[in-house]
Amino acid sequence: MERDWDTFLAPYELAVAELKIKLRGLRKQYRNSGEHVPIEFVTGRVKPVESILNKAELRGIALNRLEDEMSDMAGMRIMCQFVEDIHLVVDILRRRNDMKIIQERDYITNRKASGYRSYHLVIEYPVQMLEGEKKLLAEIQIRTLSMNFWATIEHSLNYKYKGQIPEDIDQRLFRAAEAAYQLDEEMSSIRDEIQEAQHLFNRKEQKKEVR
Ligand code: 0O2
Repeated sequence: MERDWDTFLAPYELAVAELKIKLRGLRKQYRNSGEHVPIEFVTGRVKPVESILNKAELRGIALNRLEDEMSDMAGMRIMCQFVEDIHLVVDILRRRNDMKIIQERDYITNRKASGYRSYHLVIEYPVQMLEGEKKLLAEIQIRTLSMNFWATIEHSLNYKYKGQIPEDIDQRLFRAAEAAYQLDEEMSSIRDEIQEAQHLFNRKEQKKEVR
């Protein structure tokens, strides 16, 4: 029987919408507190049906096992300025009681062979449906702006070359990943200076808003 994808993905749509509000709310609370804001921006998406089917085939996941075995049908991304912010955000999420972290993958310490870096959490998240509560899996990827820049470009190249990026481009990409990592390290080394400047700048902007 043909699967009704809209019905199947409805709880995932709801989870992504709720998580966007909650994680953006977290950023807003930091902004209002005057403390350093560890979150730059948040995005979220439900995996398109075509990508679900491709990944299922690639990983040998039976379609009746998707809910348990494909943890990123609901996917969130949190972008941070500094690597230190990533760890702060993970700590904040660990303490929340509206989600349960069931897996952590640290691709920052252990970068992937492609050069990919990011911190992944798989969470169990409850949504309220007409039939009652449904607990589903969602993935939260937390990365710096430079990790995101690299991953977005590599993702498009992978799409263009259908996963077979030519060797010379692949090598350049790998070097670019290392350069992105060095950029993060340099920024971290002058983090106090940057944060102080941003604090002064934000205060100036807030004064303008009041006037
Ligand atoms: P999309 O298009 O981003 O939605 P496994 O590898 O079997 O342990 P899985 O589910 O692949 O399990 O988990 P993993 O590798 O922790 O995370 C998968 C997601 O991380 C990917 O989703 C990407 O979003 C991102 N990712 C992982 N590796 C890379 C990489 O080398 N480059 C880029 N650009 N992103 C990566 P999908 O399913 O690929 O799709």
